[in-house]
Amino acid sequence: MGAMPEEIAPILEVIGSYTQKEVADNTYYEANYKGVDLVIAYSKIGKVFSTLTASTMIHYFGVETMLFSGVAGGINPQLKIGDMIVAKDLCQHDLDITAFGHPHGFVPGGSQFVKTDEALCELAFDVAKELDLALIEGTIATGDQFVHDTERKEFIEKTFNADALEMEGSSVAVVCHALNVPVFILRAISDTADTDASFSFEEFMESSAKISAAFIMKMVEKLAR
Ligand code: 4EH
Repeated sequence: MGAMPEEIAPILEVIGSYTQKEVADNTYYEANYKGVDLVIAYSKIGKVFSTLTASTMIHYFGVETMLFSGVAGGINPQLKIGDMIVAKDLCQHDLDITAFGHPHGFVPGGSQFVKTDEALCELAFDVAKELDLALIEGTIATGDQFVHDTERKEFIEKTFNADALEMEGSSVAVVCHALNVPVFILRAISDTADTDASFSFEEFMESSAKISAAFIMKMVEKLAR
């Protein structure tokens, strides 16, 4: 799964042939790749659309493993443009009922952080080692905002100790956690979420999306065996 067309285009290109199905106002691509049944879609941007797509993939298509591929804004200074981060856990940085004494990102019945699947993270580090690629594991913060100012970025860094930020991962992880589907969220950095983020994003989103997608396909190959 991705959020933008550019995030799944490299995957569709590798797969080559697939069938298309329209469900819940979105297009889903089905294919068999090296013996694995795949369902591929981009959700459109943000938590609401990504929730809908993740739910549809699981409930309508019967997806048993969720792999998300895309780009992110970097917070951790170790993360440079094109570097990859695997989410160990995720939070919603724009969910705020602090007025009632709750921590940022928390609502009753939920949790401030949602974890991803440990076995899939381990598989990612196996793949990274085999290909001699650098991979960082960390916390990803999600919100319905393209972050492009230092103040907001610092708030997210301080409040959640987040390493990267984006607009879909946490909602996908919440859906998968609730429905007992193992989830893996991979992002390659396209910008650093500060004042020049929109320019950096436009320049690097496509190349970073390709880096993430290529890695996800290596994981699919590994899952196939
Ligand atoms: O799906 C959205 C895209 C930006 S919005 C979240 N994605 C990219 C990750 C991301 C991100 N999210 C929040 C990369 N950098 C980010 C940042 N803040 N700084 C978009 C982009 N282009 C056209 C339309 N919308």
